[in-house]
Amino acid sequence: MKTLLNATLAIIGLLFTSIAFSATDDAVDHPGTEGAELRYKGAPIPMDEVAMRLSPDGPEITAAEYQQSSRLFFERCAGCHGVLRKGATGKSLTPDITQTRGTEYLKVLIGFGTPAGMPNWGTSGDMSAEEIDAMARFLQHEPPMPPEFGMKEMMASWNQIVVPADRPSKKQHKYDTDNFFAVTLRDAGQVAIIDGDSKKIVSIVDTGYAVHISRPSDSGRYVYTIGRDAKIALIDLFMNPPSKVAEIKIGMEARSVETSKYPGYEDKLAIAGAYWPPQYVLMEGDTLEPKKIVSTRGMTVDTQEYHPEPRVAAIVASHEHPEFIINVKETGKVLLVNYSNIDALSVATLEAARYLHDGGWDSTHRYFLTAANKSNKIAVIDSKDRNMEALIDVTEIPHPGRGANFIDPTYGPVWVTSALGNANVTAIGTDPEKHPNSAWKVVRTLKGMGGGSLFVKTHPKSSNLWVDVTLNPDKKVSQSVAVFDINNMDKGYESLPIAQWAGVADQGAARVVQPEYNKQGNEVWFSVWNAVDKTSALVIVDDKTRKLKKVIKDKRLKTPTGKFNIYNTRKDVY
Ligand code: DHE
Repeated sequence: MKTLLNATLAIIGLLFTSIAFSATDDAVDHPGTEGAELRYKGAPIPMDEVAMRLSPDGPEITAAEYQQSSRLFFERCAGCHGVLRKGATGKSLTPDITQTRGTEYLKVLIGFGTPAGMPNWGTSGDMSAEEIDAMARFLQHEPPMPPEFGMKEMMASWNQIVVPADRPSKKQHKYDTDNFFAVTLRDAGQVAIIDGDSKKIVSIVDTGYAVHISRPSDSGRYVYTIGRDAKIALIDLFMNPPSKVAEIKIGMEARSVETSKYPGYEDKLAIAGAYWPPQYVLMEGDTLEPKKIVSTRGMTVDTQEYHPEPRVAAIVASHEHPEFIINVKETGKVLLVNYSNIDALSVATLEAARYLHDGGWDSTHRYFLTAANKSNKIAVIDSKDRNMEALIDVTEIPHPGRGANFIDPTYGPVWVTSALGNANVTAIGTDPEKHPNSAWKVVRTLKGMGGGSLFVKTHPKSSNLWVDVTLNPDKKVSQSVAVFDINNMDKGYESLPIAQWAGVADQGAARVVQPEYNKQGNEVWFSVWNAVDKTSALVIVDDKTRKLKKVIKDKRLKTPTGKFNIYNTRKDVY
């Protein structure tokens, strides 16, 4: 039973670290979405017609079959196998390999899937026998080259809705913008701006497809939101109601956006990283005008082989230098991009490990700790000395979000990550000066509620550490949250039934995701993420008493996931 659970969690992990969250049963389904809807919505944006690249030794395929398979591959398979099929979480599928397997073998593989995480596209009913047959033949030909997306395409997509001169010079409402929450309404392609004091929805802004994250500008006036379709929306919080003032598309698929925070550059620049094409782009902070596009294609950190599509994962803004720190997923490298002269960019390349995903700062904002989830390591970047400080072994598939910082009663300042592959909540010492014996070591491993955790959170004013279990196969677990007392961690966790408190535990595939504090640090907000046609909610818990404070339910709150408190996010408080 335990082995089965571990195997299931490993599959969840594999699937989660890719784009194609897909399978048939509850255990491996994508949170908050159901079956076919997920396969469509969780996937990258379909591409236009591609040029055929036939391999002389490949089987027969018609032009229509090639186009159809190419579109299906980009939507459903590229997240794991790579757009160019060089392999990422999934196996490499280049013609030299696929031709030796042959059509019948590939058809079985696609139809039935594998225990290693390949979804069963046929038996799940998501691909027809004809589609599988065409896909098996398509895979034995050269992969089509998806289009590039350069300055011409970006400029064509750039839309200045309200130019800076026409924007208000001061706030047009009475709300404290620092206690606003930008809430991702994932499948609605929107962001809700919610006032943390009154708990009212102040504005709903249309953004990109399957919105991913939001980051405020250093001053807190602007919010940058990026969708999986690589569309960025710039929202001006001074306006009444807060509204979109500019937008741009920086590629075909993306996940990350950030803004400059170094003194003298506040609100000046924005950066976004793309999954396809593999590149990052620097933009003007208040207009999104694209200034510089840089490709991330290059050699992998370990085997030193060329990788044609190293995707850009998390990006953070350095507080020590005018720099952005960029995780390049497939090459396992961290780039320190100095933006003080963008016409002569200086980029330092640090060697971490594959595949870099998400991460956040230690409490001093000097060290960036980031997960390399295929290597089960946490890389520590010293943003002041601009070098790799440490590479720490952790257990299966670390997934910190931005992590959580607190003072451990025994080991001093620590940063914490949870994991997708097991119940471990891992604390790493982060103070090389006053606690050198604990620095960059795993000093404590807490047992959480189970595998499938995505995010952890605490606040400098709190003695609670919150750990979600969003992707756990057990509904009871994924609908609850674990909370540890930082001053008495041996006591274990308390479990709070968040979805039940919201009154949606028995509706659809509701799951609880991503704790986020308010500005004052006395409330924790959770998303109860349900399918688009079911009721979702935000649940607010009193941090001191751990009791329910408020449930926000509203027809407009469709598929809420990430929540970004303006003050905590712009100040990197977590
Ligand atoms: Fe995320 C952050 C990529 C699926 C919610 N996600 C990130 C970051 C990356 C990333 C690279 C870091 C951005 C940064 O800090 O600059 N996410 C991916 C994927 O590739 C993946 C696995 C598959 C996909 O198709 O996108 C994926 N992510 C999800 C979800 O399914 C989640 C749970 C729900 C959703 O809204 O889509 C989800 N990801 C989040 C959230 C953050 C995030 C809430 C920001 C956490 C934070 O506190 O900063």
